[in-house]
Amino acid sequence: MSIVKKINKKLPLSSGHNACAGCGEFVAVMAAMRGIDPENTIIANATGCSEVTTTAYPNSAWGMPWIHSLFENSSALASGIRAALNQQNKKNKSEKKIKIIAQGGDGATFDIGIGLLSGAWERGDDFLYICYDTEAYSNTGIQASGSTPYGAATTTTPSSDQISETKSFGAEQRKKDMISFALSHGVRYVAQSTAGFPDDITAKVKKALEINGPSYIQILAPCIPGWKIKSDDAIKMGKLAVQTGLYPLLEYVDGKLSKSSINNNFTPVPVENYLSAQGRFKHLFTNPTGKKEIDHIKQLAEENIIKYKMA
Ligand SMILES: Cc1ncc(C[n+]2csc(CCOP(=O)(O)OP(=O)(O)O)c2C)c(N)n1
Ligand code: SF4
Ligand SMILES: [Mg+2]
Repeated sequence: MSIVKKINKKLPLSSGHNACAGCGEFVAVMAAMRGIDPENTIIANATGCSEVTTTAYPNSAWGMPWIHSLFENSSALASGIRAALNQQNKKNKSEKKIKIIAQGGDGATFDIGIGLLSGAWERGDDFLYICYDTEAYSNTGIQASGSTPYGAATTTTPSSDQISETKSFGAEQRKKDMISFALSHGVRYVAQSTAGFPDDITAKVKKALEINGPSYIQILAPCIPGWKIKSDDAIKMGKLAVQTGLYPLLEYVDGKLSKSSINNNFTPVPVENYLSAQGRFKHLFTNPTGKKEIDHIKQLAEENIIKYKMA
């Protein structure tokens, strides 16, 4: 019996994975896993960094029931597991409640898996969906997703600094509002957090798993090569995203906003502090039209502060 096998028995996810050093997605994954009981939980995991880096065949860093789904169908897989467990309970005249989590990145959630997720929410299927939001398709080389924020340079929305023939300033679309999308389905527990606040993540996962019915948690997960940040800056970026108003800590229970941001004395930090620390926004500070784009991003932060009653 190897040491790795012994460690795996105790931890939902052990350290034997090959994510990049300092990865913000893994800060978020580890914090989420501290909120579960690995003996009584099943995870369906869409492909993406959280899956690819943990399960290099024939090894697995997961020490709990964990199933790899396709890119698009982790929510359908979770629905099927719930249906099978309900049937088993009926047969055995049991009321045993096993918790189910479907999880994946923003590409899996905002884009390719959105239809199946919508179907599961429509049916009221009882599982927690966690989105680790790196704001790009990180695992395949940082392509833009529906979650990529306005102005961010990615390999499919390059800035004019990266490709001189283009006049592009990065992503031109506004980030898709998945929180509103979840609320529009009547999802009973909807929350947002960031890798800057690991205890907040753990508390929200625990709370979501107590809900009967669908729940959704979206966690901003700074990606080192994707955001072009230093490998020890993921937590700092997660905190700044909240402190600027760009990515507030949110919690909705039965459609009602119960908590937002860090506390009631919220004083926003300048958006420039967040943008200038990331290579994906670097062009906004050198490009002649950059000031206009930064002003637009500031406007988005202000809209959040009003919408979520943070100040
Ligand atoms: C149908 C399909 N299309 C494309 C891929 C290739 N693919 C694997 S992971 C990935 C990117 C995942 O991005 P995201 O969901 O944001 O997760 P991240 O890697 O950023 O954590 C892509 C495009 C695939 N596996 N299946
Ligand atoms: S590419 Fe980004 S999300 Fe993927 S393991 Fe590296 S830091 Fe984490
Ligand atoms: Mg991603």
